[in-house]
Amino acid sequence: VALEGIELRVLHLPLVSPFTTSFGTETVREVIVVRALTADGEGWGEIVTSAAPLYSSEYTHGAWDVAQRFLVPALLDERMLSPERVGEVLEPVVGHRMVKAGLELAVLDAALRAEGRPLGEYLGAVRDRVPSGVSVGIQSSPAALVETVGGYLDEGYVRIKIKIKPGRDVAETAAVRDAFGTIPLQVDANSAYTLADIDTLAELDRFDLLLIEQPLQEDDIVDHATLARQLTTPICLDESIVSAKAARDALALNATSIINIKAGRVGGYLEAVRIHDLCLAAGVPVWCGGMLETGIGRAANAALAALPGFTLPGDVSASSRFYPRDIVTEPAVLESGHVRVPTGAGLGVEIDPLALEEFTVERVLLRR
Ligand code: OSB
Ligand code: MG
Repeated sequence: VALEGIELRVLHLPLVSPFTTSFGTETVREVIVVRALTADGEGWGEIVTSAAPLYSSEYTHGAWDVAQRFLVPALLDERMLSPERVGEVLEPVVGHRMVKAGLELAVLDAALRAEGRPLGEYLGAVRDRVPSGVSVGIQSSPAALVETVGGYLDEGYVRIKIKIKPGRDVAETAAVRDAFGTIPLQVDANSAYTLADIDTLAELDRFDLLLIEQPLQEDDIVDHATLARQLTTPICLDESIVSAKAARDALALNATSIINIKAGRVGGYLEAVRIHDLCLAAGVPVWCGGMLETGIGRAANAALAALPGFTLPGDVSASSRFYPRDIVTEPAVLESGHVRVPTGAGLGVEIDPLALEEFTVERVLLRR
């Protein structure tokens, strides 16, 4: 595409209810929306950083700074830019993968819209809808958790993931198992434990979970391998898998037997596909994680999750699980426990300009 400019906006999107993990509580989703302006039309992307650097070292106002100071100028320096070259152009800047992912998605969407080609087809989707799991935040008590999970099961979600942290783990998991029997169930610790907690983590083995997600720190690859040898529950890394290289290393060390793929965390949808491809070749199941995406990222995640190696239900839930009002005109909805892969050109969703304006709190336009 002939890139003419990039517009960045910080949005504050109200959540339907607070979302609590081992690292904190969010009541408003602060996110950056990217608009790529090209000679052949525009494209949209989303930078999935959180307001605070608690899930990873990235955070929204750091993203806002690095995008304007380094990454967007590097892209605008290119006369013609294919989506496949965005990663290369941004490679000299270390880290900031969520920012790179959001910029790449906007360029990719612009290029595909201009071609009239859907993102799913481009990425290699083999399904027209994907099974939908839901990530449930830490609640005030095990009873409250059972109540919340029951609501999602009634809506049709096909897999439940509950967030855990030290002291809010075994009783919570037991309560959900007791209440709902053999439902597909998994837990996510978001790095809240250490190897000293091995006895607690081993207690979770009796609940026959699909997996335990990221029990230890992002850089604890060897410790995850040690833990994996002592648990029967499969370990699935999230935070640790920041690239295809990191995925290869974690698999080689037997630190993980399943991988959660999030395009933001790994620097873009193209790197996400590379991780998918290597896992498919190695027989390692993957699933699509989420970062409370708006309708932009949610459409892209549905497309990604439709690739053949995504054999476990992902955190690709309906928009209404998080947002009373989305910024796209056709938000993702749950239909018999599934979310449809959009079929229109590019992301296959259109921005709702009024909603976008209403939630924008900061804006900047950078031109060539
Ligand atoms: O660890 O998967 C995670 C949300 C923000 C940061 C990290 C995580 C999550 C979720 C929500 O679990 C996934 C979703 O978008 O539904
Ligand atoms: Mg996770």
